[in-house]
Amino acid sequence: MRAPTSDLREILLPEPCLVVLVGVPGVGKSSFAARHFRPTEVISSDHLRALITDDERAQTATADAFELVHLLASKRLSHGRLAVVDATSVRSEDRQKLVHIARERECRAIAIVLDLPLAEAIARDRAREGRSVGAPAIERHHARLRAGAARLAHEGFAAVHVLRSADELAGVTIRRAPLPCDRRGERGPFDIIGDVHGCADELRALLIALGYRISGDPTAPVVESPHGRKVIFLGDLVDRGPDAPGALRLAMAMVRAGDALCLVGNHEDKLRRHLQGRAVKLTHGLAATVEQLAREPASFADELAAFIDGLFHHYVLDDGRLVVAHAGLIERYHGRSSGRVRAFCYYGETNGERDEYGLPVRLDWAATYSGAARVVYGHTPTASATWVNRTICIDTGCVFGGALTALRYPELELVAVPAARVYYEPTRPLARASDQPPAAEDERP
Ligand SMILES: [Mn+2]
Repeated sequence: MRAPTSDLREILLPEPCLVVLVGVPGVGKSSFAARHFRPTEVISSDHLRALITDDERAQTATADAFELVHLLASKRLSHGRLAVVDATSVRSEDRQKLVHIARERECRAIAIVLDLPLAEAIARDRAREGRSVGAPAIERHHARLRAGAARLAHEGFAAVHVLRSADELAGVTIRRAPLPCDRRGERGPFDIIGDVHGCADELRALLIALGYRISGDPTAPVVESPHGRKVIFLGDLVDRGPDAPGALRLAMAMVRAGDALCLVGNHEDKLRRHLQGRAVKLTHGLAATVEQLAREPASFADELAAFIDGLFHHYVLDDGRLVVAHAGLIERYHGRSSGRVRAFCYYGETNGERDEYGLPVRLDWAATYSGAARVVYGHTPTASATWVNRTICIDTGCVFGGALTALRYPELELVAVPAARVYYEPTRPLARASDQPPAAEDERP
C-alpha cells in the first residue's frame, strides 16, 4: 500500500510513533532533530558511535552503533515514548528494518525526508567545521537516496514527508497528537456496561438502576446523567436479542450528548461490513438485527453506519489506570493502534483450534496478565463477573438468560439486572468462574 506523501508545512505525528529522518550526511538532520524534538527522543547513530569508540565517525563501530539504534528505538516505543532515528537511512533495507521495529511495537513509522538539491547538500556539509564528510561521500549517499526514493512510499511508513528546500526545512512545524484511544485525561466516574445484544428492556432497567433518567419517545430517547457519571458501552449492543435498534438508540443518544463512550464489538464490526454492502453471513444472531433494522426508517441504517464508524476499539482512561476493550487487551497493546490490536479488541486471543462445539478455542490472556491497569471487558459470556489479575469480564450473558451487568468505576461495584427470559440458546453452556475460559462464541470473518 502506498503511504500518503505530503509537502505540507505541518507534519502531524501520532504519539507514540517512530520518526525516521532520511537524508545525506551534513544535510541538517541533527539540527532538525534538535529543533523539533527533545534530546532524549533523538537516537543518533553518530552519537552512539561516539559512545562506543569516542569517535562519531568510526566506521568500525557502525554495526554496533546500529544494534543500539534498533534496541533503543524498540525500548522507547515499548514504553510508549516517541523515538526519532537520526541516521542517513538512505537505503531501503535500513528503513525497512526500522519500520519492522515500529510494527513489532504496534506503532506507526513516519519518514521525514530531507531531500535538498545535491549542490546545497554539499555546501552545507562543507560548512560543518571539522565534521565535513566531503563531496564524494555526499554524492554517493545522494545517489542511493535517489535510487530508493520511489520505494519509500511502499516500505510500510504511515506517512512520508519530503522537504525539498532550505525554506521548507526551516518553515515546517511539527504537531503531535495523541491516538484516539488515549483518553488518559478522562478520570470518570464511569458505569461500564457489558454485552447488551439487543436486550433493550434490560438496558433501560440497568441505566435506571445506575441512576440515569430516561425520557422521551423510544425512537428518540433522552437519557440524563444527573450524577455526572459517564457510561462506557463495551460493544456488542446488537445481534441475537429482541431489540437492537432500541439498545442502539439509547447508546447513540448518550454518546451524542457526551454522556457515554462506546466501543466496537465484533458484532458491530460485522454489522458495519453488512451495512457497507459487503458479503457477510447472517449468522451468530446478525439475521435478527437485519430483520429489526428493516422495520426502521432507511435513514436509521445510515445514522448507524456513521455511528459505528465514529467508534474506536479500546480506550486508556484515568491516567492509564483503566483500559476498556470489548474482548480485553494484553498490556503490550494498551494505547496502541494497529490491525493486530484491533483484532485482539474484537475477538480476544484464539489459537486457531476448534472445540467440541466447533467454535474457536480462546486463549486465556487474563490468566497471565500482570499489567498495572485494570482491564474491563466483555465478549466472553460468563456466569458471574470475577476479577482475575486486575481484569474482569462483565458479559454475564443477558441474551442467553443471564444478566446485564455494569461495573461502577472507581467504586468497583457490580450492578446487575436479570434477563427477563432466554432470548437465544447458547451454542455451549456459559462458563462458571472456575471453568477453563470458554470458547469464543463468534467466528472471525
Ligand atoms: Mn463479542
